[in-house]
Parts: sequence; structure tokens; C-alpha cells
Amino acid sequence: MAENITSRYAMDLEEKHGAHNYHPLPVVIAKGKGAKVWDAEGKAYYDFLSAYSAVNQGHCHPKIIATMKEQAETLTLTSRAFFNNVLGVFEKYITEYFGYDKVLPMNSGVEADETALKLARKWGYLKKGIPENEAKIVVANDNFHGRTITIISMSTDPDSYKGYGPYTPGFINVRYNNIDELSKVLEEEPNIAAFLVEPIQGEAGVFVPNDGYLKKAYELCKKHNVLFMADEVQTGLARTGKLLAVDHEGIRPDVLILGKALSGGTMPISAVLADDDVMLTIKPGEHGSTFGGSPMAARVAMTSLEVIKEEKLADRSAYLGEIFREELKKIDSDMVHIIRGKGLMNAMVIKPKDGNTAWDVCIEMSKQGVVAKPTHGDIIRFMPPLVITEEELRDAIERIKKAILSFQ
Ligand code: IF1
Repeated sequence: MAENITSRYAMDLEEKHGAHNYHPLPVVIAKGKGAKVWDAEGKAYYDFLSAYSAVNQGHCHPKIIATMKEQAETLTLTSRAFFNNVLGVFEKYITEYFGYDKVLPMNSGVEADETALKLARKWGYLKKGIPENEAKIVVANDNFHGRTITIISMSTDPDSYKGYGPYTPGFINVRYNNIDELSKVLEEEPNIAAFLVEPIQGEAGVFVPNDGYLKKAYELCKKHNVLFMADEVQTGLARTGKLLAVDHEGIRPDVLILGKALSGGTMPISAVLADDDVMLTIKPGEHGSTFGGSPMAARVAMTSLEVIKEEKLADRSAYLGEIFREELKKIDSDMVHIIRGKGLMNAMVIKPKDGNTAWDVCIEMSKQGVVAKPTHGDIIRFMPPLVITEEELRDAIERIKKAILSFQ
């Protein structure tokens, strides 16, 4: 049985039989519950990545697993060739939950972003009157919206796009958090259909824009009849201390993109929400997916959303995030350069010391019982499940401190 293999053997199997498209930390996880995971030898860790914020509700949340088991014995998939008795209930639930007319259910986050791009282009041609095939979509430098060829065509990170050309045309890049540049582009370019943006740039290293940036960007989009599309795949679902990161600025995106924790980390579930004016530009047969909106996904997503509200995960994220940043800022180490974030979406920029980098800090943290992974070499992201207790958080903070101070 798989769970009995040793960590060493598991890593050897992946090395030999798996594509080498990742460089994981040498930790082999065999079990997860709440904010904790255990490796193949039974060592416990606090999970400070949450599968990049897909496990906000905690590993194997009992209510979500129970829903999954029940639906698995009833009906898992019908395809959209027929109706089923769950999808409509989910569509009503999630559109009322977020306050939109309609939802288009998909699977992965990148599929939801691709769907948003298609909606923006359709709306641009059918409603804004942009000449066919001339629609432009504005995106931010250092964005991350997934790994398909169209989505990496918007990327400014060579690791994401190099060697995958030719690229999809129709994108205009502007600096993130630079309202003047966005304003200039919207003034000069007539055929812009949408602005797609992460409210906080996750992969780039938890870049929190200046207060007011998102609101000003939204207002500029309104002024120029451009759709404001928020990619909340990572920042959404209570991660930043509000249900959505855009709630910190009180704006309502024209198109809302969700993924990851929409399933509590159990399976790929994503969704795009919009009002009829946008959503109904896609007609029957013009977009779809085999598993999108399956009975299994619909039930699991409803329970995942219920848990977020019932367990007040946004308030927890806000309160515990304050403690986390405050405590980490006390670490007296010249390796700790910057601590930044919102709610329980935080990052630490590490200054190398005696050849030791963020990677070495993550290795040491794993020895202390905390797993996290660096991004872009010097940034460690800290994103525990939002169900972590204050006691667990403080214990994890002590372990993180010990790991960092071990390099003094
Ligand atoms: C990897 C990064 C994070 C996302 C936002 C869409 C997607 C993601 C804001 C696509 C996905 C994942 C992808 C995963 C690692 C992780 C990641 F480092 F790659 F960029 F979180 F920051 N929008 N992010 O963050 O969703 O299709 O993956 O379901 O590709 O290595 P997906």
C-alpha cells in the first residue's frame, strides 16, 4: 500500500518515473489533518503553504470529506450534456454567496482565468463594439494566473514563458501598483476589454499594493468601460482576512475568479462569477468542460463555502495574521529583510548569510516541524490553513524563529 513506503523510496520513485517540473523540498507528506501534516516516518509539521492556499479549511476537513464520501456513493459526474439535481442548487448558493447573477463552473484556477479572458473578449466584441480579433486585455507585470500557453503569454517571468512560444497576442502589460501607467494605457488604447489583476500578487512574493490602488484601478475601468477582473484564486476565500481580498477596498469586480480553496483542497474546483451582461455573451456550446460543475464538485464547493462562513475563517485570518506579522518582526536576525502580507497570506524576504539562502532556512524550518517553500529565490511565503489555532500558530512561530536564529 502506498502509505507504507519510506520517504527516501517515495522521492526516488518521483525522480525516476515523474516529470522533473518541480523541485520539491525533501519532505514526503503521508497524512494531513487541520493545520498539520505528517511525513512517511510519522514526523509532524505545521503546513505553512496550504498547497498555495488551497487548504484554507484545513487538511481533510471532516464536513467536506463527509460530503465527498456521500456524493461519491451517489453520483459523481453526468457531464453538462444533461442536467443533474445538484448543479443548480450550487449555482444558486454561490451566486447569492458572492452577489452575482451567474456562475460558470470550471476545474483548475487557470481554466477559470482562461474562461474570464474568453468572457472579456466576447463581451468586448458583442457589447463594447470592439472590432473582431482586436480586443486587448491589460495585465500586471509579475502576474501569475496559471500555466497554459495563453496565460503564460501574459507573464513577465521567463521561468513561466521561456521556450513556449509562439505566444497568444492581445495583452498589454503595465507595472503592478502603478495607477498612472494603467490610466495612460486606458486613455490611449481604444480596444481594451478588460483589466485582469491579482488583488495581492501571490507568486511574485505577496506584493500588497498601496491602499487605494485597487479602488482607483476599478474606477478607471468604469470610466473607460473596461471590465475589472479579479483573480482571487489565491487571495480569495478568507485568506487575506476578508472573504475576498477586494473587500478590503470595498470594490465589486465585474468578473470574479475563484479556485483552490473552493474545494477545501480536496479536488480541482474553480468558478467565474459575473452578471448577465457579461456572462450571457457565451452561448450554448461556446465554452465548457467535462468535469466543470459536476455533482461532486457542486456539493464539495457548497460545503467548502459553508465551512468558511461557519468557522469565521476570514476573521480568524485577520486576527491571527496580525499576531504572525507582529511576532515575526521581533526576530533579531540580519537574514530577515522584510515581513509583509495581509491576513494569513504573508511572506518574508531573506537576505542570504554565509551562503545560506531562503531554501536553507526552509530546510531548517522543516527540521523544526514547519513546512514552507521559497519563491523567486529569496522569498518565503507563510500561508497556514486558516483553521490553525492561536496556540498552534504561536508554537509554529517559535519553531520558525529557532530555524532562522540557527544561522546566526
Ligand atoms: C504551480 C505559483 C502560487 C494562482 C493565481 C491562478 C492560478 C494560480 C493567483 C492557477 C496557481 C499555483 C500553481 C502552482 C503553484 C501555485 C503558485 F507559484 F505557481 F504561482 F500559488 F503562487 N491564479 N498558483 O496563484 O491555478 O491552474 O494551478 O489551479 O503551477 O506551480 P491552477
